[in-house]
Amino acid sequence: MLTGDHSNAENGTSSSNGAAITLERLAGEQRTRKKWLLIQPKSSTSMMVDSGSVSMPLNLIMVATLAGRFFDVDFLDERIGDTIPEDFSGYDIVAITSRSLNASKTYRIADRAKAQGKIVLLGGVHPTMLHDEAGSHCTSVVYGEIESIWEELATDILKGTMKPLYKASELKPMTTMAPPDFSYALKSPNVRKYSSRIPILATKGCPVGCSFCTTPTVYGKSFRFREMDLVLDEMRSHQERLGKKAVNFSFMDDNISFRPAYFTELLEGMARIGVRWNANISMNFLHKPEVAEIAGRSGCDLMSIGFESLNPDVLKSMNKGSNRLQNYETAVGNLHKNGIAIQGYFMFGFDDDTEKSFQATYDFIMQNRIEFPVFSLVTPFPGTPFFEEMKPRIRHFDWDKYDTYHYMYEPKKISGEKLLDNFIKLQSEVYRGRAIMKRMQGKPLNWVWMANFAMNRFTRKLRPEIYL
Ligand code: B12
Ligand code: SF4
Repeated sequence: MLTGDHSNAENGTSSSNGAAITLERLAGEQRTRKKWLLIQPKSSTSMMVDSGSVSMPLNLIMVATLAGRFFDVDFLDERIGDTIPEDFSGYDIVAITSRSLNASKTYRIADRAKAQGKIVLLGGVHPTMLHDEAGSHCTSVVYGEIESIWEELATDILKGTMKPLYKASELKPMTTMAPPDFSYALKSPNVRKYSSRIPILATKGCPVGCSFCTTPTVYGKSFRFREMDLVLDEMRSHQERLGKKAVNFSFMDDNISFRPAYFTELLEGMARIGVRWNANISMNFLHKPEVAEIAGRSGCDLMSIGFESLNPDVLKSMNKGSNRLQNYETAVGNLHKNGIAIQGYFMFGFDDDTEKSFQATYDFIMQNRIEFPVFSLVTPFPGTPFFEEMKPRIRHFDWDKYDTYHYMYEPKKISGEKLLDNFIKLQSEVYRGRAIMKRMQGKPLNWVWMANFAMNRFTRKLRPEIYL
């Protein structure tokens, strides 16, 4: 049986045991429990990103799971319609999670809470990558995962000695991490607006290190994984809660298939307990028919694959070794043979993109009947090497536009105008009624059909201005 990554476990364990004992003692000495308000803000982007059903926020659920042991916790998710109060007087700590696309909204809420004298904590990928900027809106920024710095943070909150930045000196093994307590998200009156797919995490990090990705900075280049029984136990607890076997899970992992042996053993485990699942997956070894076969047998109904581009020059410039054009069709064919639908991600706006990139993508999608194609514009995210490289060419630094649907810089081989015209044309053609029928005929009548119809309506409204 493969077990979780125990690197640094021994050193980490003895020092964190001492910290945990101090924390328990301090918490026991508190006369009243301090009260936290956790907030997931809705972004102000005009695109479809935060609309429809959204996934339960595993990041804040993890924060709530830890905080709930020593503090009272309220949990608000603005994306499902929870209202963020103007007045924070009922709380001691206001803690907000942020990506770039909701950073402006996050800062407005944080400024208000700070003006009211609250301890304000900011965490998530954007505050991590830009901790100086985020630090000016809060009491403390939590860099990266809360699990690895929790004892120090909670101890300082109890003592009232906050530091501006909490950054763990080393990342804890995943095996030591508490299982997420979903009750915080499930008790919202708006819970029905959450997707029925339950977020779950088996691994963290990715050693590949692509220059446009935030993961190498946030999680380092290590690859950690949880003991497989812990993952399966978490799945079983949801099966019991919901009273059925066929519960849908959505893996939040960056690169779940990075260690093939772990991945295939996990698939066999899931096949035994009868769940359904989907995940982001890299192309690494999908061209091997046996992987798709176990995936289908283990309940996978959808795989999200970053094809990124059909232009070989673009793929070369991205340095994404896992994407080999010659494997694309085989990978798709293997998945389809096993009843697995494909959500395919395609990006445009690279310096090597030309009008031909669009035609090649259209042909690939139609010929291979990709069920749910998703198109985005290349976005250099703050804090990444790609952002630093492109900074002089970036058109705006308005974080609301960092949703991968805005035109960020002029590529070298195609004008901005042509890029956007082709981008819209491709989406409209792929989601035209007849094209949907061609791609989807004979496929199970499920939410993927609904997503196609929603995209058909959405793509009719597309105009170049909305991307500016
Ligand atoms: C799974 C995933 C998705 C899923 C589910 C997202 C969800 N439910 O939230 C889907 C497919 C829906 C998705 C959509 C998008 N995603 Co996404 N996604 C991810 C991915 C791979 C994992 C996120 C995750 O859930 N991890 C597991 C949780 C437990 O870890 P965590 O988020 O890091 O949270 C920990 C810490 O950050 C910290 N923490 C977080 N918040 C807080 C708050 C406080 C107060 C504290 C103390 C600590 C703390 O503790 C947490 C627990 O350990 C990340 C890459 C990554 N590794 O971050 C990209 C990532 C977050 N996505 C990204 C993007 C761009 C998007 C989209 C815009 C893409 C698109 N055009 O549709 C949308 C935006 C959706 C939205 N409204 O936010 C970018 C964001 C870059 C940025 N700077 O903002 C990332 C970083 C990938 C990248 N390109 O580098 N995404
Ligand atoms: S392979 Fe994926 S997760 Fe890993 S660094 Fe590259 S983009 Fe990020």
